[in-house]
Amino acid sequence: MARAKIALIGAGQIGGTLAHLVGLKELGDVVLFDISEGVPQGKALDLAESSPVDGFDAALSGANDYAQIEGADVCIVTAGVPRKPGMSRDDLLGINLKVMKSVGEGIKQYAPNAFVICITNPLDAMVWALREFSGLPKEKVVGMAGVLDSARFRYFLAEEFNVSVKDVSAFVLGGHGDTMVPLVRYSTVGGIPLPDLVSMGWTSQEKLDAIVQRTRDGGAEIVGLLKTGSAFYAPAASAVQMAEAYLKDQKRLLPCAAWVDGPYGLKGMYVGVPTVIGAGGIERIVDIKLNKDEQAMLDKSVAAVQGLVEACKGIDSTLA
Ligand code: A3D
Repeated sequence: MARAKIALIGAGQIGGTLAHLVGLKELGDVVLFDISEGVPQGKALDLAESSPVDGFDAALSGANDYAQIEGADVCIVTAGVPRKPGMSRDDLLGINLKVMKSVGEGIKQYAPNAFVICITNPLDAMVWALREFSGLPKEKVVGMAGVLDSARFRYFLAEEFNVSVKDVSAFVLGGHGDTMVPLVRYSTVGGIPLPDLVSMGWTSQEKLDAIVQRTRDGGAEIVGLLKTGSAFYAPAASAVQMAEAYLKDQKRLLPCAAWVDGPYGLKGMYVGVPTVIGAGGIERIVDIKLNKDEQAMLDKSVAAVQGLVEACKGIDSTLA
C-alpha cells in the first residue's frame, strides 16, 4: 500500500518538529509548505539526512507552492505568527485570519479529502475560519488544543504525585485560552479520580487548584521562558497523536476543538470537547454530564470563543 501523504502547512518551530516526529514514527511522506523560500526545503533536506541515522523511510520535501500538497491525506496547519511575551492568543487574530484564508483556499483546491488539524492561534476561532474558507466537511477539520492542555495537566499531576505520566489521565474542556476548563472529576490516577486522591491525602485542594491554574497558564509559562516564540515540542507531539489516530483508525478518545451541534446544548460551533478520532475523522462527540460549576465554566469559555468568531466576521465580510 502506498504511504500516506502528510502536508505540514507552516514550516516554523512546530512544523519542523512535526516533520521530525512523522518521520521517526513512519506515518508517511511529508511535504513541508511555507511562504518563506528555502526554509521548508532546508528543513526537509536536513530531516531527510537524519533518516539513515534513525532508520526511517519517508520522502521529505519542501514547497512554496500549494500544488505540492496535492492529494494529501492529512494537513496539519501551523502557518501564521506565534505569541511574544505579553501577548494573548487573541492578539494574533487579525494576522492569522488572513493566513487561514490562503491556507483554506489551498487545501480546498489541492487536498479536499484530507483530515485537517489546525494548530494556529487563537485556536478555536482559527479552526472555525479554516473550515469556512476550505469548505471541507466539519468532521474532517479539527483543532489541536485539548491533547496539549490535558498533557500539561497530566504532567503536573504526575510530578505532584510522583507517579508515571502513563498512569495519569486528564480531561480539559472548552476553548484553548485562559477560560479552558480542566475537569478535575474526570481526571484520574490509575482510575482513582482526583477528588478521591485529595480525600486520601495524596495532595491538598490548594495544591490541586494551583495545578489547575498552572495548566490554564501553561502556554504563557513557556512563552515567558522562551521570549522569542511559543511552545513547539508538546504541541507537535499532540497533533501527531491526532494524525496517527486518523491514519490508523485507532478510534482514540481525545479532547479536540471539534464542531459541536447539539451536545453540551451548543448550537453549531468549534470548541474543545472529548471526541473519538478514527478513519472517519471526528466520529463521535462524547457528551459528558457536567455539574453546575463545570457548566458555568464551559459557558464562560464558549462565550469567549463566540466573541472571537464574531470578531473574525467583523474583519472578513465573506465569513459573516
Ligand atoms: P513559527 O515558528 O513562527 O512558524 C510559523 C510559520 O508560518 C513560519 O515559518 C511562517 O513563515 C509561516 N507562515 C506565515 N504566514 C504563512 C502563510 N500565509 N502561509 C504559509 N505559511 C505561513 O510559529 P510556531 O510554529 O511556533 O507556531 C505556529 C502557530 O501555532 C502559532 O499561531 C502559535 O500561536 C500556534 N500554537 C498553538 C498551540 C495550541 O495549542 C493551539 C500551541 C503552540 C503554538
